[in-house]
Parts: sequence; structure tokens; C-alpha cells
Amino acid sequence: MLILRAIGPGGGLPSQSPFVMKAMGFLHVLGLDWQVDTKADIRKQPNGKLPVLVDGDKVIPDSAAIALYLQEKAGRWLDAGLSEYEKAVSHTVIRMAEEHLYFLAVYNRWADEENFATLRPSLQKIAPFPMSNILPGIIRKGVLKLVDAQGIGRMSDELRLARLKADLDALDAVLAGKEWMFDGGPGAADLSVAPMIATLTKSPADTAMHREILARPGLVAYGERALAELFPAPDALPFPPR
Ligand SMILES: N[C@@H](CCC(=O)N[C@@H](CS)C(=O)NCC(=O)O)C(=O)O
Repeated sequence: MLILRAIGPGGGLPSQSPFVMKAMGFLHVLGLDWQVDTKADIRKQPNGKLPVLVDGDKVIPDSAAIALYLQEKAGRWLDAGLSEYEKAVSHTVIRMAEEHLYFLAVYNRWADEENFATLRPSLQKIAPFPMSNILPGIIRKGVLKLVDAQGIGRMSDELRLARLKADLDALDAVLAGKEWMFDGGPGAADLSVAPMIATLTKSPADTAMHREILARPGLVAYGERALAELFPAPDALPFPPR
């Protein structure tokens, strides 16, 4: 049985982490038998991050490595039908989504007070009282430190928004009104990009970043389509029987 160590669902998403969502998407689309483990301590994982896949005695960190492993295991490569050019565009889009757009989405979710207030209850559950009261603030500080070191956290609001607009316009152009990024069905690019889009769309507060995504109905519909077809529903996650 495959076990995915994961950050749990919330806000209409199967995971609060887009990288965990991506791994869940591969498991779901490939039709593999798996269970989710949301109790694993992030700090004890090989890279100090989630997701991590466990298959018997094999422990595989990182969503990209997990994606390769799962496709190998299933004997099915989602991008097999793409041309060399499409594969290159797919790779480029994935890198942009995961190494740039991700940090914009994280900033939107954690820096904004109203958005952070909605994260607080699930973060409080991680530790018992009185630690539960201070832990959300500590985690928030750590997350914003990462976004700061990456650079996006140090930018002006105007620059951050301009960078978000440029990413969203580029994704909208690659999508070009199609159902998925490339003809022939959903592929690896969709499993990386859609979680970022859905995370932005479903962020609760009315921020300037949120309004930017809502101004692109094609991308919003793409995120919704992906949630319905490529990822497990948040209330149907394969938790182990108690
Ligand atoms: N490159 C990794 C990134 C995973 C990642 O950044 N996970 C975040 C959650 S979205 C995490 O575990 N962060 C904890 C930390 O950085 O302390 C992947 O693709 O799996």
C-alpha cells in the first residue's frame, strides 16, 4: 500500500499544500491504491518538507520525484504523447508555477491578516494548549522568512502584483481556452499548475492578488475543472480505517 505523508485538506482543497495536491493528483489520475497520512511530523521528513511517499521500505521525498516514481510504478507516462517542444513548454511552465507563482500564492495566504486568520484554527490543532496559542504565529514567521529569503517577500505590493499578472497571463496564453494545457488530456503541467491556481482562487480574503485571479474566468474554470477531475475530493481522501 502506498502512503502519502501529507498536509491535510482545508478551504475546499484536498490539501493546503499545492505540492501535496500535485502528488495526490498523480495517485488519483493513475488510479493507484493509496492512503493519506496527515499526522507525520514535517520536521522529521528527509527534506523537512511534505509530501513524502512511502512504498514499503522506500521513502520518497519531493513531489517531482514522487511523480516519476508513480508513473514508473503504474507503467503510464502522462506526457508520453507530447512533442519535444510541448515537453519543453511543460517543463518551463512547471518550474514557473512551482518556483515563482507558488511563492506569490504563499505570500497571499500567509501575509494577509484575514487569510492568515482562517489558517490559524488548523495550525492550533498541531499542539496542545498553551503551545497551541503561540504555534500559529511561530509557523507564520517561518513561512514568511522563506518568502522573504526567496525575494518575493521583500518586494513592493505593486511589483508582486505585476509579477502575478505576468504569470497568470502566461498560463492563460498557454491554456488558450483548451481544457488542459496540452491536447490529449491532462498532463504533468496540469497537476502542477492547477493546485497553484486553485489555491489562489480559493483563498478566502478579498486581496488584490485574489481579484487578479478572479479577473481571469478561464483560469478559474480550469482550476475548478482540475479539482473535479484530477484530484480527490477533500471529503473523500483515503484515510486509513480507524
Ligand atoms: N520541492 C518540494 C516542495 C515541497 C514544499 O515546499 N512543501 C511545503 C508545503 S507547501 C513544506 O513542507 N514546507 C515546510 C517547510 O518548508 O518547513 C516538492 O515539490 O515536494
